[in-house]
Amino acid sequence: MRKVLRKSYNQQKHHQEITGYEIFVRCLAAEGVELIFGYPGASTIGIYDILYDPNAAKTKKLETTDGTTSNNRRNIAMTPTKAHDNHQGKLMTGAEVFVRCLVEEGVDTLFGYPGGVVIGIYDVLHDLTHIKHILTRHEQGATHAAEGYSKATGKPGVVLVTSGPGATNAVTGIADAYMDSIPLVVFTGQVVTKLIGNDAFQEVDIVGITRPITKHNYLVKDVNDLAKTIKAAFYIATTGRPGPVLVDLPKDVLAAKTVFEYPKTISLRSYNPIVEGNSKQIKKAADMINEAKRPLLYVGGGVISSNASTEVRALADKLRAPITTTLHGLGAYPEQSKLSLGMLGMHGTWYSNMAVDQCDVLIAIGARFDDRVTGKVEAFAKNAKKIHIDIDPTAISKNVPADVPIVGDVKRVVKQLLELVMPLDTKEWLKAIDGWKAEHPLRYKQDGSLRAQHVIDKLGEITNGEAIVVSDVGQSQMWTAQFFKWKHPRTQITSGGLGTMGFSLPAAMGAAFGRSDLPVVCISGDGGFQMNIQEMATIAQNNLPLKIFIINNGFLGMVRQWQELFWKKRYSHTQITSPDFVKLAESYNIRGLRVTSPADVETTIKTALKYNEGPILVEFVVVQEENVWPMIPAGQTINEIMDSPEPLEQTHATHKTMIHAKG
Ligand SMILES: Cc1ncc(C[n+]2csc(CCOP(=O)(O)OP(=O)(O)O)c2C)c(N)n1
Ligand SMILES: [Mg+2]
Repeated sequence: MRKVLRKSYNQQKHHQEITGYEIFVRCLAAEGVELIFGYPGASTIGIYDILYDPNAAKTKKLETTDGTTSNNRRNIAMTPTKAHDNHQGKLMTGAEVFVRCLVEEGVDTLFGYPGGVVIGIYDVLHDLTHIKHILTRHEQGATHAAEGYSKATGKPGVVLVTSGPGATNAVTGIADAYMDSIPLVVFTGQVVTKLIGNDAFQEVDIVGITRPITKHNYLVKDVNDLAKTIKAAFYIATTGRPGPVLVDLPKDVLAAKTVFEYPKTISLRSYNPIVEGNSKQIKKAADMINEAKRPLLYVGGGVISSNASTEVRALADKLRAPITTTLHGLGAYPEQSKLSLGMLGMHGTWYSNMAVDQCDVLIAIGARFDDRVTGKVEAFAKNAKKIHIDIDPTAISKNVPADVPIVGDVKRVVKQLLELVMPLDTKEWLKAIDGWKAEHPLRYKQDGSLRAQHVIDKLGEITNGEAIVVSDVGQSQMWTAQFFKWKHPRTQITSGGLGTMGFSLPAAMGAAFGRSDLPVVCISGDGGFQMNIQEMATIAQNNLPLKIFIINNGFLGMVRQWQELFWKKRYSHTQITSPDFVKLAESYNIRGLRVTSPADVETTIKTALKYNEGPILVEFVVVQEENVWPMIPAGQTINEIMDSPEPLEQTHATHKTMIHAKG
């Protein structure tokens, strides 16, 4: 292991003003810490800069503490759910009640991992054909798979794991679902009730741990409460602003007996999501829109989760208003259309960010003004009146004050709004936008080397948007968002709020379990892929026809980009090695291909899309030091936007953009 802290470090720079990063490192040095096991990210990048040792990478025996250096189909036929199997009124164990409740809820797929305290449930599942249980290789994989399944199908994702480490392994997926408003119901096993609080074997206070990252959570103490708690869990997860709900199941509750009664309806005193928008507010919004000269729709993931794409499309088309989406809104409006501006925000298109700056009425629908979208909040859409429609009252005016707030289900509100608004004369406005599109298209350098943007651009072109694409986190995620031609809702799946590396492989797997009508493509960086690599075995065991694309740039590319731009190119712990991905695939009995030249991109993508005998992995070995453009640095404004430094004529501008530019 490498000594990352020099003993002398603490003696330097006495009585000087130093940064928090330096204080952190000095404190560790003072404590005699010599080794840190870690992984960099945007919030710790300054610490990594201090740890940077340019000579270290050249030493052969270097072992970085991030553990990265070693020198280098299916079509599962689901048995139709028998919703009411006439088990009501029967005496059964808690484990049987649990499974019956899932059947009543119409659950057809369950992602999980067994263990001591849930063994009774697994025993009941053994004979059950109503529910397909997918045994993942890690509980994090199970939660991300449930997220992917839910995003692709619109149904809640269901997870079952054991107590202690099983439960804590599920935490990242739960937090991810919370940040991205994905309805999950996560069941965790718990030690017997009389041992709770005793530090029993595999005991952990998962209800305490997950309180801030669940919409709600329960510890069931009495088997007689089990069915109604499960009913409430599904109700809370799927209504209002969706989110994860956790139900903790002690072993003795699962073993105890009760008479099974599944409630038909439920009402919870303190939980009543507002779905109808206030009609006066809707009228006010319509009046504001009808006066607009430069309207802009800003659409987020709420539109997808409330299945409101049809209404939102109708609104944009009726108004002839341009429309930009967040990362999670991609697919809400077809990017093939002239009115589409693609994604906005830090790595959004140049022209969508400019349109935000110049619009006079901003209509935010199912979006939350997140900091990756707004940059400096005070300057965001500073010339515009803002209408904000969202089901979650706490999301409204949280970051940016709304002039007309409307709380309600966006599908219903937009339907009402549609009847009150008139077509607008937006010719001049669209002409200005077309000019920006022509001057600042999304583009990438064409110099004979292989680039990720080219791969994704081609994938979009070949599939014509008819695919479910699940991306990981980092540069590959942003290029996927930018260059794929999004067409349908529920085809873009990614970890937006939490930004969880390792999300894509299990989430794509979950999506493929839920949908077989479209090809499912996983696009991952070389770093993120190695974070949940174990799910290759689940994919292989189920022979899922997944297309796994690895964008291998030999770097934790997004952090490297920040180091290049803002930390003087000091690549502290961001260069990574990988296994031979093709051999790795083959070891799982998965077909593996490698592409190193742009000339082979198209044929290899076609081969992967046609391959239906099972999973296929393609490694794209791309240029190492490439950046995602445009970029508005964190917390800054449109005035600081950085666009691709490549002159237009030496680049390939994307097809979707050029269609827009030509009008
Ligand atoms: C679990 C986790 N750890 C750390 C980060 C911080 N982070 C964001 S992007 C990134 C680099 C991703 O590298 P890679 O998967 O190779 O994708 P690339 O950016 O190279 O396309 C890192 C480390 C994160 N988002 N998630
Ligand atoms: Mg990478």
